[in-house]
Amino acid sequence: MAEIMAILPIIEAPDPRLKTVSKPVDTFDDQLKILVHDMFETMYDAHGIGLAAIQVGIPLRLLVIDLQPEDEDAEPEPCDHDGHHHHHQPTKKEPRIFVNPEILDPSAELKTYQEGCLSVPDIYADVDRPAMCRVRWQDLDGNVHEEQMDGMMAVCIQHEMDHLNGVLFIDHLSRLKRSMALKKLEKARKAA
Ligand code: GNR
Ligand code: NI
Repeated sequence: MAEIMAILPIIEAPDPRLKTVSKPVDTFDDQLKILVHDMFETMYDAHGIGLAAIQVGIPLRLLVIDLQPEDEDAEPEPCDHDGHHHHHQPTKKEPRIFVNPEILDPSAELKTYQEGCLSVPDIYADVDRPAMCRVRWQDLDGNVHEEQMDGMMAVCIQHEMDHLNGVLFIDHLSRLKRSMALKKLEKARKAA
């Protein structure tokens, strides 16, 4: 069977669809697998590290993450910064799929990270979130998993979980900073 790729259009703020509270996935069928495949194609094409289904207009509690988004087919870049000629290993893909994810016992300790979002292009701002959390989710067969997340994974999954609840990272900013971000976005759109 030929592999059919679909890069889907990514919805951008202030599109009201991004405020949707997405519905649980209750059917673990081939259509779900195709959607997940298309979400990965879309995320890699956009050079993102995560993508929630609502960002491509599908209001389901489903998200994908790959913290190593470099193309594994990419040619290793030669470099000779220390006089020797060697090659960087191309980064391996680490695709992860989270169906109906839930966040359990977020840490009291917070961590600040400068976030961006494919639905809020070219805007970056510091957001405070719990540094660690447990996540429970289902895979494409409906099996339940649970894992403790920290570091970039904790940042990313909480950012993506927000999308499932209709929340963008700019909603964590002060009203002034949020309106500045939205104005900048509007201006960039007019210029394009
Ligand atoms: O690609 C993305 N990078 C990113 C950087 C810091 C914090 C969160 C993210 S997620 C973002 C992709 C995206 O918009 N997912 O919803
Ligand atoms: Ni996002």
